[in-house]
Amino acid sequence: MGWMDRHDGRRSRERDTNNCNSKNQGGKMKKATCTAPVNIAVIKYWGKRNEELILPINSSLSVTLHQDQLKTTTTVAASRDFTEDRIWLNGKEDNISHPRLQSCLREIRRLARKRRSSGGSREDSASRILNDKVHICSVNNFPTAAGLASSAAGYACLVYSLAKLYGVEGELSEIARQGSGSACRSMYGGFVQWVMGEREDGKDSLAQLVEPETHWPELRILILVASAEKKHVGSTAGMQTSVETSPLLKLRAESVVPGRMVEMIEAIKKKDFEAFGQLTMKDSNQFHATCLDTYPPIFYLNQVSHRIISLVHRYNTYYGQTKVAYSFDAGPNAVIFTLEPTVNEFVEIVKSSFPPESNGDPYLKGLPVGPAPLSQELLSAVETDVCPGGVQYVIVTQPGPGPVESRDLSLDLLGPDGLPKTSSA
Ligand code: 2P0
Repeated sequence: MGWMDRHDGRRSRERDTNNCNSKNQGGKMKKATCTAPVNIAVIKYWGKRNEELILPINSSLSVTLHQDQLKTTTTVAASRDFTEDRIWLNGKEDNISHPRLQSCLREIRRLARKRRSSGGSREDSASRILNDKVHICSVNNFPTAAGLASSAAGYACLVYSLAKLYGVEGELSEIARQGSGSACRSMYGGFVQWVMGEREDGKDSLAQLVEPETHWPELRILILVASAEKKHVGSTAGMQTSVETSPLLKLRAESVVPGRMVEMIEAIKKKDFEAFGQLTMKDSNQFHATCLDTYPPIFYLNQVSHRIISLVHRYNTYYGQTKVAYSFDAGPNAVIFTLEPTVNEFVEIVKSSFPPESNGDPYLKGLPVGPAPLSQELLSAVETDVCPGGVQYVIVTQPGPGPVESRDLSLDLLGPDGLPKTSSA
């Protein structure tokens, strides 16, 4: 499945596989390979005031996750020998005419032309390729349909890679936003706000760095994968129905989020986990309340999600402070925020509440987790019914950097013929 959430009109992959002839091997092809991160919102974006430009009804704020655990890799290539723009997502050719993809391509090419004209008659390799067709190949190292914000990493990576290809710099978050709203926040590392803006043309609806990933080194993020199945209602359609039918969403956007943005930025700057965690949970809960207030209602949380919410509150109550916080997006997976000293014990609690079913896959992925003895007192304070297999696996990660260009040739996804290296494409 691709991050464009659309698979109609896919071209036959047998067609013109030879359209990139050997001339490409003579060095006429220009390429760029980049990686980009996933982000998790702690103040949620839900609802647009302009569908086409993707302008939100409220500002939002997210934490960028480390690319060592979760990332999209994209190679873009331009060559005068390519006969049309083409895209491959996770090993399969997809539809290049998707309107959001076309918006990103058009806007990057517009910036590149602007740069060329403002640079006088200077001809460089980036401007020479402006009229060439492009081939785009993109892969995620995590399951696309598991609700792990694949469209954010996907579009951020596409826009960043195209910008490198064309030698374009400047305000790229405005372009990534037009691919997918949450993608604009993946253009920076660390803690990022998407300022909603006021203008009708969206020029002031941009992502801004709040603090870099180095700001809060103890912060850890655990992703509890409750279901790897594709979600039932996609975010784009879901939020549209919410805007049309939920009075709570209107109240939230106008009266709740502005104050929360200020409080959240302050909590992050002060590294105040108590305030950060409480706001994160309250905002996730309010987002899901607006889903329930949507008509017909949208349910993203399942039984496992509800059990995780109870577990977190029992754990925090036991300690008399907010040691862990949950957040849920448009799916049942839990994202847990905590600080490094709490990771081992909380993972042990999760394991004892949702014991792994032995299907051979590792239960823990990502940063190393050590053993932690659990006292009987703690166990009886937090445990509800044991739910085997309720959590399939846990990814342990931390805040990380924004998109980067890769110099590692082994990451290049397109071969010398301009086609995906993997045979499945
Ligand atoms: C967020 N989500 O702030 C919220 C929280 C899901 C729940 O951004 O239509 O895929 O492409 O702009 O960005 C998911 O929405 O929607 C999302 P589009 P997107 O992370």
